[in-house]
Amino acid sequence: MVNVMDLVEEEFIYPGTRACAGCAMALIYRIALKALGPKTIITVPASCLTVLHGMQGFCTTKVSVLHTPFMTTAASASGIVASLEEKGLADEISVVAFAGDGGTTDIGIQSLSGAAERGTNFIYACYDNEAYMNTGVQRSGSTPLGAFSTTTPGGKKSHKKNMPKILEAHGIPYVATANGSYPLDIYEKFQKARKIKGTKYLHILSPCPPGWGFPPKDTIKIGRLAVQTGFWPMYEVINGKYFLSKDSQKYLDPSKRKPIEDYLKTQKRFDKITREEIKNYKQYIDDQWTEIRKRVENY
Ligand SMILES: Cc1ncc(C[n+]2csc(CCOP(=O)(O)OP(=O)(O)O)c2C)c(N)n1
Ligand code: SF4
Ligand SMILES: [Mg+2]
Repeated sequence: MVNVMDLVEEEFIYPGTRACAGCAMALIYRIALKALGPKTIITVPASCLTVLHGMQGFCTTKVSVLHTPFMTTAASASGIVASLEEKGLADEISVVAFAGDGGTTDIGIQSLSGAAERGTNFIYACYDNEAYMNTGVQRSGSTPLGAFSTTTPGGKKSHKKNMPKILEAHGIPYVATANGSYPLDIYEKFQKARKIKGTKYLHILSPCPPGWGFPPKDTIKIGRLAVQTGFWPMYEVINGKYFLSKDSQKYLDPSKRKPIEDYLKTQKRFDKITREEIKNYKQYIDDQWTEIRKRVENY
C-alpha cells in the first residue's frame, strides 16, 4: 500500500477549478493524474468534468484533454491509441477515458463495450456521482434505489447497474472499484492499471454535495460510510482473480458493517426512502457480500 509520502508532489490540475466545493470528482481526478503522470492523453465526454476543465483557452489541467461527444468517449480513445501505435508511442503515453456515470452506464456503454471487446490498450475511469449532475440531477442507470432525482421525484425504484461486473464479463485484464474518500487506494489502482496492457476499467464512487444533498464538509465522511456500511465494496479483478482491497477487508465480517441507515440518512436524496426499500438494501448488501466471500475464498 502506498503512503502519502509516495504521492508525486507535482500537481496536474491548476488551483481554482469550476467544480463545486467538496466535489469528490475533483479530488479523484487530481489523484488519478498524479498517478498517471504528464505523458497522458485524456478523453472526456460532456459532464461535470468538462466543466472542471473550463472554457477553451483556460484548461485547468497540464495534460492534453480531448472533449468528445457523449457516446464516443471510448471510440475516441481507441482512435488516439491507434494513432499512438502507428507512431510507435503507445508504450510511452497512457490514454485515459474519464467519464461520469451517465456517460458510462447509459450513453457511452456501446463504444466502451466495443473497445473492451477489441482489447484496446487504454484505461476507462468512471467517476460515479450516481446521476446526471451537470444538467441538474436526472437519474442514470447508476442512480441507487430510493434516491431522489428530478426524473425520479419519488425515489428510484431499482438498484444501480453493476458496471464493473459488466466490464468483467468482457474478460479484460483489470477491473477495479474505488471511492473518492480513499485517495491512496485510487493512486495505487491507477498506477497499477497504467502498467497493464489491454483495457483497464476503474469505477469510482464520487460523492456530490449538491446532487446528494449534504454539506461540502461531509464529502469524505459520506464516501467512507458507503464503504463502512458494506454498500460500496472496493476490489480488483486482475486477469480474472478477485482481490478485496485493504480498506474493505474487515467488512467481510457482517458485524463490522455499520447499518445502511447511517449512510442513507446523511443525504437528502434519500428523504423519501421507504421501510421496504431499506429492507431491500439490507438484503442487497448481504447478497453482495455472500458473493464476495465466495470469490475471496476461491483464491
Ligand atoms: C448527446 C448528448 N446528450 C445530452 C447532453 C447533455 N448533457 C451534458 S452533461 C450531461 C450529464 C452527464 O452526466 P454524467 O455522465 O453522469 O456526468 P456528471 O454530469 O454527473 O458529472 C448531459 C445529459 C449532451 N451534452 N450530449
Ligand atoms: S455537481 Fe457534484 S459532481 Fe458536479 S462539480 Fe458539483 S459536486 Fe462535483
Ligand atoms: Mg453523474
